[in-house]
Amino acid sequence: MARSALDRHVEISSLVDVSDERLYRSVRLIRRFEECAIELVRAGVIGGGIHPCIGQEAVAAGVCAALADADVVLSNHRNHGHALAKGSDPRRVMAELTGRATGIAQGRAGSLHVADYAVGLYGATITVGHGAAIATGVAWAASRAGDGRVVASFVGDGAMNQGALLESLNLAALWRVPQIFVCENNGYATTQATGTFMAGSVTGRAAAFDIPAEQVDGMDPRAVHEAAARAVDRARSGGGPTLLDVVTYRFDAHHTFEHRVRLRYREADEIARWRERDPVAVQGARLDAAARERIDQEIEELVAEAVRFAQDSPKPDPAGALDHLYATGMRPRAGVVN
Ligand SMILES: Cc1ncc(C[n+]2csc(CCOP(=O)(O)OP(=O)(O)O)c2C)c(N)n1
Ligand SMILES: [Mg+2]
Repeated sequence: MARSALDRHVEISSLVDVSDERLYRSVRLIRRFEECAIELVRAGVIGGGIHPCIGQEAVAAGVCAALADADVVLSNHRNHGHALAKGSDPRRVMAELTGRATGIAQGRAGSLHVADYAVGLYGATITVGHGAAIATGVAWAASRAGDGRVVASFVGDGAMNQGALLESLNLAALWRVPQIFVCENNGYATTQATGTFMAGSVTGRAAAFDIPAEQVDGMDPRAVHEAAARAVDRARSGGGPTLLDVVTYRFDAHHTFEHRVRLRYREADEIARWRERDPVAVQGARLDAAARERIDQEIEELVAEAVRFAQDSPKPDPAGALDHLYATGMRPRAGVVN
């Protein structure tokens, strides 16, 4: 690869000024990265499958573009977009998905548990809704330290019924912590439509705790970015948490397992209707053809290099399988434990 494609990824990921090109680049990278990852699942190079976020790219791109480098993200099972949009190196994310020692978590986390402290990605919690609770703790620590950091937690609409999520809303409001609750409202939890499991609404849950909430067009990266920027401003200036109900849709499976077992829970015309508002096309239409072509080419190089890098990387040494499982160097305080 021209090394400059990676350099540009790093450089653009930390720009403060958010241009249409940057947002397009971000959604396009997530799309192409995941399309290639799905191919690697089919080829057996990625074991166990992935939860693709294809169709939902605008959420990760818009929110992360509103965050500063030092800000923190807590993610969930559908996390590749969050990692890439926050600035993780695509080569090391792909290496993580393929279980290589060069991955962002040294190949020990795989697709489900990505974490990359270097870019403020404090982990992905697959116990649905629980990442928000960790995020409230991080946001509380940030407000006590007065370090100005903001924490964004991404959850799905299915997570909005989880006790831990509701407890987080309560404490985040009570302590006025700098947290943005981002609900990626894609209309389904696995195969169940939201209307069959949710009483009330996503924004109604925020209202119960006096948390300002906004419903956002999740197919438009610019609209997501603008709403997220308002929430970041509020959080950073001491105004406390915000909830964004980002209405979006996943074009692909809940999990790549679905590619082998056809689960009939959505009609083809519903998917086709949402595809008309493909976030990559929505954002791409804001660029002239030459800029779009240049970025597409750069992304192709970046993703091809990520696949090559991952496949050329070694697997972790089995001898170190127990490393990192427990904290080391901690001693019980005298008098607490004998
Ligand atoms: C507490 C808990 N219950 C159930 C599951 C199994 N599970 C994994 S993903 C998922 C659906 C979550 O739906 P949503 O929060 O809307 O996110 P989406 O998959 O739509 O992005 C479920 C039920 C889990 N991981 N954790
Ligand atoms: Mg959902």
